[in-house]
Amino acid sequence: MTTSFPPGFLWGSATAAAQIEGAAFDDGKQASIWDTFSRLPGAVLNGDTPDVAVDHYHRMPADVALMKQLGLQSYRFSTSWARIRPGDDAVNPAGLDFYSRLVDELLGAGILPWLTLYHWDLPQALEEKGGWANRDTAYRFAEYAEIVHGVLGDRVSHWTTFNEPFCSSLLGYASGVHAPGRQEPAAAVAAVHHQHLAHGLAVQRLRDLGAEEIGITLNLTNAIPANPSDPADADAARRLDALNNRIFLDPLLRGEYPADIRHDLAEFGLDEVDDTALVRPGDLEIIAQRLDFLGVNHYHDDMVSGHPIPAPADPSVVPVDPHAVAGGRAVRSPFVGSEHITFPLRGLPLTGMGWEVNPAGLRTLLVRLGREYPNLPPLYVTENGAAYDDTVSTEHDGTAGGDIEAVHDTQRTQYILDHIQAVSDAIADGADVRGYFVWSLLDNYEWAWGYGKRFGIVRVDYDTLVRTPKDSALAYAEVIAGGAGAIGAGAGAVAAESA
Ligand code: GBH
Repeated sequence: MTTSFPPGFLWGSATAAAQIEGAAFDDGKQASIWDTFSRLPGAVLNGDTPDVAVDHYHRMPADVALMKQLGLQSYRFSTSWARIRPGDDAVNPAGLDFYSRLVDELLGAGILPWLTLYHWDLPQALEEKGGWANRDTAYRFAEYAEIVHGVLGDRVSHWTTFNEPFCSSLLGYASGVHAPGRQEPAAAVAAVHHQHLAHGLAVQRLRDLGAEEIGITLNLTNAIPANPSDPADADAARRLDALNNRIFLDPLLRGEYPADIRHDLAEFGLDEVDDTALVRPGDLEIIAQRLDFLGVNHYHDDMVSGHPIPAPADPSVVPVDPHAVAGGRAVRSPFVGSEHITFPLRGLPLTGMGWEVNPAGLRTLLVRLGREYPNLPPLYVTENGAAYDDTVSTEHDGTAGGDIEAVHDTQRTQYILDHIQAVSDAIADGADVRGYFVWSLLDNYEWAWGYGKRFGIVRVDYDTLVRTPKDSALAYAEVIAGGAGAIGAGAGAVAAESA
C-alpha cells in the first residue's frame, strides 16, 4: 500500500476512564452512572462492572512506559467527573492528582496528552437530579471543565469536551442500552440539547481560561439506503443521517438544528425557541462556538432500510439488528421518532461486534464532511479499531530460554492498516485530517458488553492484569516509526509476517 501523511500528522491511541481505570470507589471517587447501571440485573453482559477494569489507576506509570515503547505520539484519555467532583459539590483533590501525575508521566515520555472531559460517566449524584435531561447539568459541566483546567491547564494543550454525545444521550436515555438505562424519548432529546449546551458553555469557559486547542468528538457514520430508489429506504437513510450525524454537526457548525429534524422531532420541542422551552433564546449561539478541531470516531457504515429485515434464506444466518440487544437485554431503538429503521447487512466481513468492515467508508466520510460543512475545522480520527476474539499462543523464546506469549491478531491488524490507508486516501482527496488514534490501547470494559469484547492492540489478561502487545500493536508501532512515506511498507511487512 502507498500511504502519505502530512508533516506533523499525529499518531496516537485512545482509552476512556471508566473502561480502564478501575479503582471505582478509591481515593474519594464516588459512583458514576456506569457504576450504578452495571449493577442493574441484565444490564451488562455477565454482570461485569467497571470496578477493577484493567486497574490502570494503579498501573498508570507502567502503561505510559508501554505507550512510549510503542512510539505513541499522543494519548487520548478521559477524566472521570465522578473522581474529580464526586458528589454534587466538593472537589476531590486526590482525583485531580491522579490526572496531574498522568499528564506529567506523559510529558516526561514525550507523549502529547489529549484530554476528553466526558466519556459517558456522569456522577450518579447528578443523574439523581435528572442527569442530562436536566438543563442544570450543562452548567455543572462547565464548572467541572473549569476545575480540570485549573489543575491541568498549564500542561494540557488539547481539550475535547464530549466523546460521542450520540451514545450518552440517545443510547443512554432512549434505548436503555447504556447508562443510565432510561428509555424516555423526550429525556433523550433533552439530553442531546443539554449536552450541546454543556459543550458550548465549556468551550467559552476553556477559551477564556486560555486553552489552546478545543474540540469535540462525534461518532459519525455513512447512512446508505438499502435500495436508493425505494422511498422508504431513502427516508430511513435521511433519518439515520439526521439522528446520528446532523443533529450534532449542524448546531455545532451551522448554529441550527436541521429543518428535517426540527420537523421530525417537533413533539419533543426541537422546533421552537422560547424562554421556557427546551431550546432557549441564545442557546444556539452558545453551542456554535468556534472549534479548533473535530474528532471523528468511525467503526462502520450503516446500511439502512425502512422495511422489516426479511428472514434469511439460510436459517443458520441470523440477521443482526445492532439496536436490538446489548448485554443480552432487549432495548428500544435509540432513533427517537425513527424506530422503524432497520439495518440489513451487506454481506461484508464482520468484526467481533457484528459490525461490517468497509475501510472505504472512512474515506467517504472524511471527504464528505469537508464538502458539506464549509466551516469544518481540521479533522482527527479520534477512534477507529475492531474487536475480535483473540487467541494467545505461547511460544518458546530461544534466546531468553523462557516462554513468551503472543497474540497474532491478523484480522485486527488488517483492519487498522486498511483504515489508515483509507485516511491517507481521504487526505489525497482533499480532506484535512491531522491525526489518527487507534481504539484502543488496551483491552478494556466494553460498556454493555462488559469484558466480553476486546478492542485492545495490547492484550490484558483479566486474571493477572498482565499486558501483552498484540501483533497489531507491533504493526502500529512500525507505522508510527516509519514516518510519512515509508509508513505503508513497514506496516505491510509486519502484517505479512503475522498472516
Ligand atoms: C466507541 O463507541 C466508544 O467511544 C468507545 O468507548 C467504545 O469502546 C468503542 O467505540 C467500541 O465500541 O446501535 O445505535 O449503537 C462506539 C460507537 C456508535 C458504534 C453506535 C456502534 C451502533 C449504532 N458506536 N454504533 S447503535
